[in-house]
Amino acid sequence: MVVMRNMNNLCSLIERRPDAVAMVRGSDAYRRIRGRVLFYGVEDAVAVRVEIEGLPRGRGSCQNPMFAFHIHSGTKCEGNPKDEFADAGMHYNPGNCKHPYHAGDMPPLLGVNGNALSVFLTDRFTIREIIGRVVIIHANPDDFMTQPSGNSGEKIACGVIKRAFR
Ligand SMILES: [Cu+2]
Ligand SMILES: [Zn+2]
Repeated sequence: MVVMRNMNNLCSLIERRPDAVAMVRGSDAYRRIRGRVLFYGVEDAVAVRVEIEGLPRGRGSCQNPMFAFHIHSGTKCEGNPKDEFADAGMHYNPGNCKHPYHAGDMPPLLGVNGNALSVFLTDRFTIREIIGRVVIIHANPDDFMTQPSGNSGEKIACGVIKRAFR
């Protein structure tokens, strides 16, 4: 891991304006989903801050929802009647790695009464590389094993990553 002089200030760094933003919206079947994913360049890494609401809720104590979360290599949140976000394409994978070592593989989101909040650090990609690509939230957890995409199920929400000018 890179040495991060500002690690102690990570929480304050993600309070500044982000370098890139994806506004996320749900598919027709998941219209209530909305939120944003904020990307901050932090020395040799990227801090990611995810704020989503309107996610499907679990039905019991052993069904607390978890949603696979990736950057896909496509550039549009469009698709077809069978897969509304089919144009998102495959996981962003410039290094030709296996899942879950794709550059676009990120920690899944935990659903809490339809909300999800996540903050994490990654050095799998740079801000520049992901501009114009898309973030995808899936209906199922990521099993971190099945190829090529972790058996993550339906794409329920999508957002195009855009540069945020500071
Ligand atoms: Cu995905
Ligand atoms: Zn992957």
